[in-house]
Amino acid sequence: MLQASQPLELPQPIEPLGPKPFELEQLDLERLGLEQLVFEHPGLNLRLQPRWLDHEQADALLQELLSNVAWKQEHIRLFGRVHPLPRLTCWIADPGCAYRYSGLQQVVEPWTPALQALRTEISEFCGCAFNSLLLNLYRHGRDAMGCHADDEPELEASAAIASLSLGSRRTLRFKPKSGSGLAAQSQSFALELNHGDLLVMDPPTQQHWLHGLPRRTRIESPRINLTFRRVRG
Ligand SMILES: O=C(O)CCC(=O)C(=O)O
Repeated sequence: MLQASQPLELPQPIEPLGPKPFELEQLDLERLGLEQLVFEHPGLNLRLQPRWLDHEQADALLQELLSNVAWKQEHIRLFGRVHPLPRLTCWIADPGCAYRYSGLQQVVEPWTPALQALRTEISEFCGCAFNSLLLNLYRHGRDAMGCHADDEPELEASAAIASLSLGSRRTLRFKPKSGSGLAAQSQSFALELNHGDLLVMDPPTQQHWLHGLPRRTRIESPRINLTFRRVRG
């Protein structure tokens, strides 16, 4: 696994969302001797650790999770009609960590040994004792997640959210919340998330910014995203 090195404070970390989103590959991190990117902007605090898992580790974890997680099809009620969420999910948490997500009370599964080990490593890496995990399975590019902030009252606002990506490369979009006072001065931007990348969203990001995963209709292969969270005890 990569070790955190000298964080890079990019002078212009935010790229406007234009026809071509910000792509990490444009920066040759290895040639620059960098292992972590830090994005700071008013109300936004992100750390991106490319290839936190190497290719082999990420492949093995992807296969394990595709086969062994109790994936569920959740539904959401919108304007009186029930719709399936465009992804499968699984919620894992310590006992007593109840959490509503997208207006849904989650059925909680226990930690598997592999996910417990991963939680320990990611908690150490982030300096945050995560007690819950939401897994999302995007079966193909038609699966997606709308723009939202992980700012529910059950979540500790002072804790980071750590997001590990596995499988097909997808775009994560960020935009300032409209009532945040940042909308006028901050532009939307996007990050490309690759197999094995770890994105840490530190406070106060969820208070001021929304994020979402748009559809990519040409993608046929799956992506799994794991978001480690800290629910109030
Ligand atoms: O799939 C992703 O990268 C985003 C997941 C997400 O936003 C969430 O679980 O709240």
